Amino acid sequence: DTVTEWWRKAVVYQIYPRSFYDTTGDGIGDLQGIIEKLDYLKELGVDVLWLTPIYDSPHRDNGYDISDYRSIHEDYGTMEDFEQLLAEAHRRGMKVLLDIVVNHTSTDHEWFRQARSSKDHRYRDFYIWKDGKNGEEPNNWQSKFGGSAWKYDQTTGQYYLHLFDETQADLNWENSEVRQKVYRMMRWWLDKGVDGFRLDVINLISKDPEFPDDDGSIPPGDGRKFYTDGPRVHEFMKEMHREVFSRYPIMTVGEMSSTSIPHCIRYTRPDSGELNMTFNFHHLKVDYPDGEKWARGELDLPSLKRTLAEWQTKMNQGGGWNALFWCNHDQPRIVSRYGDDRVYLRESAKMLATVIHMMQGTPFLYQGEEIGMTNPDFASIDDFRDVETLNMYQILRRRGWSEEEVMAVIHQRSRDNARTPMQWNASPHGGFTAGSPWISPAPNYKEINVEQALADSRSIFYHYKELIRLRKRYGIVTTGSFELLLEEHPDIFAYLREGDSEKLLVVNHFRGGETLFRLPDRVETRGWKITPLLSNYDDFPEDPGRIRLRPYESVIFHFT
Ligand code: TEU
Repeated sequence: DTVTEWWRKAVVYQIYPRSFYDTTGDGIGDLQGIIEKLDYLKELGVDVLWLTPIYDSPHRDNGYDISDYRSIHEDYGTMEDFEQLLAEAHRRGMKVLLDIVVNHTSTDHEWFRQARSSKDHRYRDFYIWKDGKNGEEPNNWQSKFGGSAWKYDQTTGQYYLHLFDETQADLNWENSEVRQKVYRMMRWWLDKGVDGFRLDVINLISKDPEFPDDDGSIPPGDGRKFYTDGPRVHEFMKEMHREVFSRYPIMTVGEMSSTSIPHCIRYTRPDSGELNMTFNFHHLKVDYPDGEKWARGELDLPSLKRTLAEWQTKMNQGGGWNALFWCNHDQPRIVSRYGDDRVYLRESAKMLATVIHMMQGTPFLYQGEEIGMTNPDFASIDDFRDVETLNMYQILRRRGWSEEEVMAVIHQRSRDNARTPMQWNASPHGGFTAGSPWISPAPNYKEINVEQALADSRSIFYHYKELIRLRKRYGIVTTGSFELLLEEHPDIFAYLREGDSEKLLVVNHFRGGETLFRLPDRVETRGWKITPLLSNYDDFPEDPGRIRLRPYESVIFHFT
């Protein structure tokens, strides 16, 4: 029925509250700031807001290290502010997702403080404690943020597991009391009227109870696959669905840091009773040399096309459902990464938006993506705040990398590329704060900002707004099949969506310069009425069968 399926046609806007809009002058974004900007988001046409964590936290990992799940951190405001935000969003017909982080808690969390105090405490096995082996860590697992995934704790002489920072201790999901406490906490938020969850690294919660060494059989790189999609992960997701999700008309999206298509079909098939959709990152690793994030690399378009096409066709055939995205708070700005943020910013940002928004799935926009915000080009390590970046700076320097080599990789890969303040106007700090911002804005906020975008009918903002409208207007975007065209073309990403009696042809040029697009003969044009729907230039090509594509030209045709 439509109520539970509302999320298949929805468009989600991700807000990173810390960098969205500051109303108190403390240089940190807050919930009242989001309330003040709801009409802007309504104008864009988004249906759902996803807030990254706003709970009590020491902010070692900007809130992904939670110390109290039923709270609002004072940086962002009070629980009353949150309830006002929820009511104001609902009044505008928008829904709100919270970001739930239950693979780990902060080591400041009460559970961990008690667990750490003694081996006999009832909370001890809320976490994963192991004796060392021959005076070394229990196994060779590496943290996603660099270094061993085990931290020695003097008090009780054992190591605890942390797949991320050492202040983020992994919860022991084998312990049913942990699971029940998590489910009760989730229901507490849903009973307040929250409309669903984004579940942080949820496919890491089941670990192999043997904790075997990583034998290197799976290539290293961003995913550290040996602890993803563990032995009981689907069992836990089904239990979570039974105990929580199944009781509310909500939306759930699981963040799958390194996973596989078969697992994502299992996570999201309607008859699985697990999640509505998943984020996966394969399309955001095609510029990682040998899958290694901390090395400079560049876009390989044929591999990007194959990756996205494979996910589209196999998830569609398998009955799974994708979250569609380029950007989030962990990924560099897409126009700087796969587009051209120097010469063809507007054309390439619009082209990238069209590529994702005409695919099957639920699109997610990240704050600032809709106005073409870029990486900030920070030069000094002192400009960076992210724990992953700062850890890797130390690790790479200790490995003997020069300052220039380390800064070149950080410049390209740092998560802070996405965390600079939202650029509202050309006033100091882009109008984000009247105080001094917790992180500097990108220097181009005078040219790239919301005020300028709203005043320019050809801005990137209105291109996103039109893509969102097209998704609602043409059901084929949600239900049509997907077929990649010109598979091996090094510069063109073209695909076909097919429905019962209509088609969408989407042609995207991923380069500057000019190139010739020839529609493959297998795509029939005779007998079809062909209407251009949207372009990133001011005019449309005459003939969809043969187009001399301009720099980053992107065009959608509707066949009926
Ligand atoms: O990210 C999961 C994750 O794997 C990220 O660390 C990301 O893939 C990596 O940084 C890219 O190199 C989630 C949150 O989105 C992230 O902000 C948190 O730091 C992380 O989990 C731990 O909670």
